[in-house]
Amino acid sequence: WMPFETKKYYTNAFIVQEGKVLLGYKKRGFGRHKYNGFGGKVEEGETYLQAALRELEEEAGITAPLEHAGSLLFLTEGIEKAFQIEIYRATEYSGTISETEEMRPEWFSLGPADKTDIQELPFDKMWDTDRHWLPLLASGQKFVGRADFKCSGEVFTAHKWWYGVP
Ligand code: 6OG
Repeated sequence: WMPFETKKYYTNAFIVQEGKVLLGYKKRGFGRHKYNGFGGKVEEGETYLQAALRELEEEAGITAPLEHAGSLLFLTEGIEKAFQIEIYRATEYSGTISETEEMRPEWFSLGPADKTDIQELPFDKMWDTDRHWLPLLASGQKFVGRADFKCSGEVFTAHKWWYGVP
């Protein structure tokens, strides 16, 4: 158990289509040089969904009928701020996927890599916790998860748990 005083609210959105998932390579800011869904901070007066749609448009140039897919809570030892991230997904989108100053969008294969020209998921360049819930996201199974991070030097380790919810 770790106490936290305040929460910060974030969104993350993924397009899942034809056995592929759209990820963005983050070029700057928090989590740079990692692949992630498209998302960011929920601003004052916005709902989670509004924030998720805004960030998807800002970072990938598209809009999509996003549906809520899961909820994550991250705590870090010594930091009194908890991160709550609401995850969204869609199986279609409109607009033209475009690279932005912040993100470079790329499709990755969710299935066996043999049948496509698309790369497999870049787990070595993603947040370490993503591998636990991405299969749930891909299959459309809703999920919740929590990770308690310990930070020593540059290395984050985590106790984590996740499960699908009906
Ligand atoms: P900006 O700073 O760009 O928003 N984020 C995480 N995503 C994953 N998968 N795992 C984490 O921790 C994360 N911590 C933060 C939320 C930051 C973006 O990074 C996401 C936002 O989409 C293990 O505004």
